[in-house]
Amino acid sequence: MQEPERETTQQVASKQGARIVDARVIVTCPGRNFVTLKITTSDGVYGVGDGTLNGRELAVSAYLQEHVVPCLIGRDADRIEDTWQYLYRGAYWRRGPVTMAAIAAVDTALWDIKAKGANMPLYQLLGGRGRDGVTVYCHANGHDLGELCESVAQHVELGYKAVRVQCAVPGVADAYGVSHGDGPYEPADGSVPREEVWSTAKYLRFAPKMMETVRLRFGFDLALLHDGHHRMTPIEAASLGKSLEEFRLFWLEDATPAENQQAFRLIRQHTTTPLAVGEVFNSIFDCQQLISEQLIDYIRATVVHAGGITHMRRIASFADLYGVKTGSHGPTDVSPICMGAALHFDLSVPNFGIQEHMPHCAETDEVFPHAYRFKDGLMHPGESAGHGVDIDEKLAARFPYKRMYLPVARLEDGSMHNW
Ligand code: GCO
Ligand code: MG
Repeated sequence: MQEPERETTQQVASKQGARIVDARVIVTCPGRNFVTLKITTSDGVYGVGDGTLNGRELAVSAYLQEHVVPCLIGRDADRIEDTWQYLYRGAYWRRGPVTMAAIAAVDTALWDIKAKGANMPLYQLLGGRGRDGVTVYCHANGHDLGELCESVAQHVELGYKAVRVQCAVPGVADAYGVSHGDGPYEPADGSVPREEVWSTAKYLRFAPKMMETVRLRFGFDLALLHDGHHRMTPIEAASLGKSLEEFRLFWLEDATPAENQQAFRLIRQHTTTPLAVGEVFNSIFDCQQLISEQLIDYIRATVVHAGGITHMRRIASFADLYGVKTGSHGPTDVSPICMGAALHFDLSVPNFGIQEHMPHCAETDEVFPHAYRFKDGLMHPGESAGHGVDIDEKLAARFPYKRMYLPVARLEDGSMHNW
């Protein structure tokens, strides 16, 4: 007897739920650049996903347009896991920030569509609320300690229960996390990369004084965080962690670059200051050793840079086995779409730790109308069906892409360093 001919994926898809009939990439710059993927199904439902990669936006846009969109048309919009695997395995060239941001954009849009189809907020599909709201931390910074304390006070006044503190370092031309003018701090700020000059030795002398000043003024009830932004060697990071122990940080972030995951062993041996890392990670393999050896306390991966909701759930489940909590990256360079999706993830995931929240400017908020809200130190994703964030395409078209770069850093002798 003759075997019946195998159906192609496309044929199977046509017998099932809604098919993807359109997928479009929208690049807009309402204050800063964002890459959005909008997917529409044969039922007329659409979903949106964030694919923004700060300073490399058009690489993701081209990847999506040329290499992903043609494969999406005709696929069953319900098969999120299958589409994820298709794009990940199917690329052959696995991982990497561009690929994973593109996959994240598709994945987030498909979860949005599925939740809209179910007429539920996304967190319900992910298992429902694990908590009342999402604790977020904000950024306080200053050109000196007085200004920093002012900034902390303003954020406490707004209701934040957790604050990241960054300050200009005496004798250092440019510290990370401090604005260059009067406006709010925005990382990508140059039409070519601005060159900053950095001294780790001066920073290490100053950082304990900074934390002491803030603790003396605000006491120990406020959660304090600090970002080392990849600038220390492991032994420098170990010594900073040790010197900050008495100030009981919520975490010390990106103490040293983590391409070499073993580097964190050395830091861990010397200090009980909690460690967070992973905002530049894009896959579970980037944190496999860090998590399984319990070298960190918080994993900073986020929806847009780590393969979407699907892959973030996998990372979180793995981290949960080892007592590592989530602490997703949430600067202005993730779009409100990523922020919305992240909040649904945060609300549902058992080992949630904290979520970063750096508010967007008014133009960005207008281009991306959203259901999420901040109240009394917590964020709430809202009850709209889907992830609750949309894009106003007409308005978006009024803000064309502008090439913008993150700065680069040099040491005082002119050597290139990590920014
Ligand atoms: C953070 C980050 C950011 C990055 C930025 C780079 O902890 O929020 O370190 O501010 O510098 O995301 O694009
Ligand atoms: Mg950081």
